[in-house]
Amino acid sequence: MTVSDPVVESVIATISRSATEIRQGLIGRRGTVDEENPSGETQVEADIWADELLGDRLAGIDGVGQYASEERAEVEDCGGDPAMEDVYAVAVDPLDGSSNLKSNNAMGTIFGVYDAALPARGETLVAAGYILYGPITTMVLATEESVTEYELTGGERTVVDRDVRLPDEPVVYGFGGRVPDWPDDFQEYAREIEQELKLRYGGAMIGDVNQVLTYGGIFGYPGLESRPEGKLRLQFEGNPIGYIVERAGGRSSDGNQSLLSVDPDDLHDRTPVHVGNSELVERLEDRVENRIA
Ligand code: P6P
Repeated sequence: MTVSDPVVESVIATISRSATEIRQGLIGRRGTVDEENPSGETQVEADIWADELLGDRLAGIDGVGQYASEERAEVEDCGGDPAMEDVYAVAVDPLDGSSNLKSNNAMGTIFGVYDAALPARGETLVAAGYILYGPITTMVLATEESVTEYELTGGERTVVDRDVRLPDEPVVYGFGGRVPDWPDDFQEYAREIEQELKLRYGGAMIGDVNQVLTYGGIFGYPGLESRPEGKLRLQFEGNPIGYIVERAGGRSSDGNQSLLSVDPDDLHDRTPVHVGNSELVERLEDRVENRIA
């Protein structure tokens, strides 16, 4: 099943066809390098390699006016203004959760196709998705029309669910960071949730969000005492995942409002991220003070 807009379809096809190659290329690239990404995090060899592979391919698509990555300080101008008709900006987290390579656990590639120059509000997304490198390689893709799950093999994508919806009854939860670093009001909220749901936290957002989309529940990385803005990046993680979960019938929040409504100041802005069943997200917004408003 393809997407109607030819530029957006070309972006999605490029990323999904690269997934098998990326998965294979993780082998032998598990070591860290003496470099940091723009967020000050140590990079893994595979981070840099996957970013170069995807950046070269995506920047070469007619209609992609900008490419930006969690691994690059600046937006790359690809020769078009995303404010113009049929020109888009593509933001990518090439290997989300690459620290899981060391322990050989799930990780993913996240992408957002924005109809605006970066940094942009999530409301300007026209498509967003992720590749999950789990026991099998899958892609979840959200557009204005639907949320679809595909299995990816050898460059081809096969629909396995053409209407991904968050289950009504929540089952799982996962919260990032360390409990002592959570504000007291978030600790109280988390204690309530842990009485109601089953803990599923794997340390890579994509694996954890896929659990929430599959079973229902909530994934969050709250603002911390040490860092009120939290850890996750708005352009590359919060917006795409917020778009996907909202299109699947759930809610997203920075603790105060939908992630898609947050006005970015900088390309690498961090934000608290909460996504999942609406009642759980609404309860969080009622119980937890937003310290970044
Ligand atoms: P922590 C991976 O580094 C990541 O950006 C997300 O994929 C993940 O949800 C989070 O950080 C994990 O952070 O502090 O729990 O290791």
